[in-house]
Amino acid sequence: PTVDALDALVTTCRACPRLVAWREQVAAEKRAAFRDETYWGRPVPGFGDPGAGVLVVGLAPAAHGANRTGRMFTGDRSGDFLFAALHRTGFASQPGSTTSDDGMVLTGVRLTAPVRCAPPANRPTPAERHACGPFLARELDLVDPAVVVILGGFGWQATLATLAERGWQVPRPRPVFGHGAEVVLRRVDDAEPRTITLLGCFHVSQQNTFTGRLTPEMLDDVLVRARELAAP
Ligand code: DU
Ligand code: SF4
Repeated sequence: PTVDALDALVTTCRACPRLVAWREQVAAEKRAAFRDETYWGRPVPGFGDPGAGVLVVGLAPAAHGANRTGRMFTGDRSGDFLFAALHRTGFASQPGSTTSDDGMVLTGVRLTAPVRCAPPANRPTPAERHACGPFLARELDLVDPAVVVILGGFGWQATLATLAERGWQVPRPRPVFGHGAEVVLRRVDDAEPRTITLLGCFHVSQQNTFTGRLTPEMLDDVLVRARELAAP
C-alpha cells in the first residue's frame, strides 16, 4: 500500500449517498464563471509530498474549488490564502494555485481533509465523517507526519478521533481546539515510543480571512512552528 494507491482508491468512493448526489449535482450545474470547465465531481485525494513531515488537515472540498479542480484547496479563496502562506514559508513552489496542472510542487507538506466530498453548506454529518474516517487514518499511517496542522474545529475533532482509534493516547476529556493550540500525543504500543504534535489553526475560509480573525501573519507563524517541530 502506497500513498498513490490510497489516493486512487479515495477517488472511486461512493459510500455517502447525500454527498455523492451533491458533488455530482454541483458538477453538472456549475457556477456561471466556470461553465466552460469540466468539474471533477468526485472525492478529492490528498495533495503534496507523500513523505511530508507536516500534514495539513482541513474540513472538506469546496463545491466550486477542489470539487471543480480535483486538487485539495485548489481553485478557491481558501486555497489562495493557504498556498500564499505555504509559499512564504518555503513549502510551496508557487504563491498561488488555480488548476490541478499548474506545476505546483509541495515539499515537506501534504494537504488533506477528513471528508473527501464537497458537502452542502460545508457541513458534513457525523455519519459522513465516520464513513470517511478510514481514508484519513490510512493517510496518517502512510505519511506518518511528525506534525499535523489542523484548520478548524471539525478537522480537530476528526483527527483526534482517528488518532485515538489508531493507538495514539488521546486524553479524556479531549484537548480543546483553539488557534495556537499545541498538543503532543504519544504512542506506547510500538517498540520505539513515538510522538505526534497537533497544531490548531483557525480555518482559512473567507469567514475568517476577510474578517481578520485569521491574518496571513497568524498562519505563517503556525507553519513556521510546524516546520521547526518537523525538522528540529
Ligand atoms: O506523480 P507524482 O510524483 O505522484 O505527483 C503527483 C502530484 O503531487 C504532482 O502534481 C506534484 C505533487 N507532488 C508534490 O507536490 N510534492 C511531492 O513531493 C510529490 C508530488
Ligand atoms: Fe466516500 Fe468520503 Fe466521499 Fe463519503 S465523503 S462518499 S466516505 S470519499
